[in-house]
Amino acid sequence: MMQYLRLIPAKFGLINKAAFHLQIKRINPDDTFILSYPKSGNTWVRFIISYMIKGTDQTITFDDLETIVPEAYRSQDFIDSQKSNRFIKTHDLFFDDYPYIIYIYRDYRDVLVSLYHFQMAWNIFTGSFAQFIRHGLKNLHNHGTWQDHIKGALACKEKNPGKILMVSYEKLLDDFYTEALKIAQFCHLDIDNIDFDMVEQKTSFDEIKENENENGSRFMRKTKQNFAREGKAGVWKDVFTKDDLDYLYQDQEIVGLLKKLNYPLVQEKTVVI
Ligand code: PPS
Repeated sequence: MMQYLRLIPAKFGLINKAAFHLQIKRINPDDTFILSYPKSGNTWVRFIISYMIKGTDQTITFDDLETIVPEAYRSQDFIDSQKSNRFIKTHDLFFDDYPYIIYIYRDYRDVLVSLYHFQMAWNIFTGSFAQFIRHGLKNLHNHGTWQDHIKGALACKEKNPGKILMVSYEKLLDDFYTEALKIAQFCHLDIDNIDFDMVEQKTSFDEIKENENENGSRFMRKTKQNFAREGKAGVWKDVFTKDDLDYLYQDQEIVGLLKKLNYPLVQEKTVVI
């Protein structure tokens, strides 16, 4: 209802465009958006930021994330009640009026594998992986395409490098400290008071999975499966057939963006664990 009443003012630019789309009251100048295409590692980064802010003495659960790095659409009231230094998660496309952005990206082929399992678990899609990459992506209406997402991030980086930090899922797996330090600095957190080794430990895939098994998650309550599913890079090489890859690579924009982000196109098996 509230959103309906905001339609006309939003149309005439009287309400901030991003705030209208995310269904929150306003965007603050010190907001940081944790932004990514789905299944790119957003939850992992939310855990990292949460442990950096709250410390590692306690265990932060999946449910706790909603009061530390809440998700737009799900936690509007909480977001609206926060006065400053908000962190907000979203999978929506870019808006110019996001003040600061941590943009997480992941090899699109691994994203597709993860997304396939996610949609199967929710019963949003049923069928084979081959069918999914050809027909299953229509369900992601809010988020646009991976290509649009990445192009938005790259354009923002070029136009306004100070307001965006690009975080690669694979680099985070490979060199946690370097990437986590960049996140902390970008968020103006007191790095002298962060125990990066402990943050790494608390947010490791195994620990997050154990945390989920003990404390649950919305995903687990609904699907009886773990949200923390596999947590690896390069699994696409075992999933895509040659036909699947040929199909994906018909889209030259996807090929160009994979190359630009330094993801090799060939199917050599080099899984990073
Ligand atoms: S969502 O639902 O769109 O917000 O998903 P998102 O959090 O962006 O991405 C989910 C994938 O991230 C994996 N994940 C992790 N990988 C490595 N380390 C840690 N700690 C971690 N936590 C979550 C999660 O398992 C999903 O990837 P897949 O490939 O499905 O395992």
